[in-house]
Amino acid sequence: MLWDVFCRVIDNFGDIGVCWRLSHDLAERGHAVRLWVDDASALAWMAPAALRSPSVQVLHWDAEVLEPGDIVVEAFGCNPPDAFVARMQRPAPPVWINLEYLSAEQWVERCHGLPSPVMSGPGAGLSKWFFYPGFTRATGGLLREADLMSARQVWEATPHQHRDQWLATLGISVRPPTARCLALFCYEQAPVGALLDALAAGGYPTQVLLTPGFATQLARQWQAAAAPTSHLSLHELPPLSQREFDRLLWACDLNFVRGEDSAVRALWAGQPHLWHIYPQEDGVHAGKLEAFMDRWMADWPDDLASDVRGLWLSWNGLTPASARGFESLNGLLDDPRWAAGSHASRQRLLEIGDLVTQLCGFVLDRR
Ligand code: TRH
Repeated sequence: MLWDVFCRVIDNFGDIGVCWRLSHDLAERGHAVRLWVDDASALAWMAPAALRSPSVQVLHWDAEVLEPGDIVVEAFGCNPPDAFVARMQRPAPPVWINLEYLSAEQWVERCHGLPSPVMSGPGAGLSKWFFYPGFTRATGGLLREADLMSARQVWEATPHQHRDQWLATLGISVRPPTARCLALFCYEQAPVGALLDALAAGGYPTQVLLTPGFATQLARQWQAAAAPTSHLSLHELPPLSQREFDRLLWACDLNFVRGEDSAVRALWAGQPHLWHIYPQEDGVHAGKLEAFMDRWMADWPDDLASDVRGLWLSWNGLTPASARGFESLNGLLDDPRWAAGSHASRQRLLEIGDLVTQLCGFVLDRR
């Protein structure tokens, strides 16, 4: 089928990150996709031409209006251009999907899959279907391309060998071989200084791999003021493609991710991780974070869940500054139950149909 996916880049990289992943997954399954985006610049590094499927056509948002395809997906309620919507008014209109933001909150299950009649504007009379990603069978599931876990399992069979080979492509070697690697991708509010202080004080050989932007900037600020320590080294990374970003998460013992798409990739990586949720002015992100922690850590031993929750709340600035120590991190990283819990929680999610499989079925039932 022919899909028209509309993406408006608000800020950061998640909008285009999710839409590219969706488009590419559809193309890998034999569909034709037109990805309409107002600012495709991030694709230059996120999805280099060599990794792009010929079945995904990237078009500028304002390009000439074409006959709409079989399915129109507007990501995160971005409202496609009026001229395009007007063309959707035809005897057999395309199935119109609003792909919503990811949340672990209960209400998602009640809203997923519901139709919403369009009452005004060029789409008046058409119906829009709300499709919610999520963590349960009563939602649309999570993006997970068909070959992801087989590639992950190959890596997991000899993790240090794969880690060393991959890091070497970035000019990074792990010294000593027992050193811990951490991946850092965060927003500007992240208490990176407190984290690095704790790692420096912990005394365990640690290498922190810094993604471009806030992580690199905040770590440089810390480094400018901190006493040099031989066991803590910082490595600034170039922007990686989505494929290589996955391998960063596979290579590291602890992953700091943010937003929506990298947060999901950390779940599939299965390593211990901390999530910096996209901060929202009215503080609603706190409820979203709690809802996810409830699900992700549901079956973990109480003391482990409590300690990891404490770290997550500190990382998101949701506990009093005085209590925002990361000293517990060093001990937790010695605790094999964190990795075991992450693997078990991942296994539970793997039992839920992936988002594109569910979306294709949903659409076929409504054509
Ligand atoms: O960049 P983000 O903060 O995007 C956010 C979230 O999507 C949030 O839900 C949304 O409301 C806001 O944008 C507008 O985080 P996210 O979602 O992880 O997107 C980052 C993308 O960038 C993801 O696809 C991974 C990719 N990436 C790379 O491919 N290579 C890299 O080197 C890095 C650092 C990221």
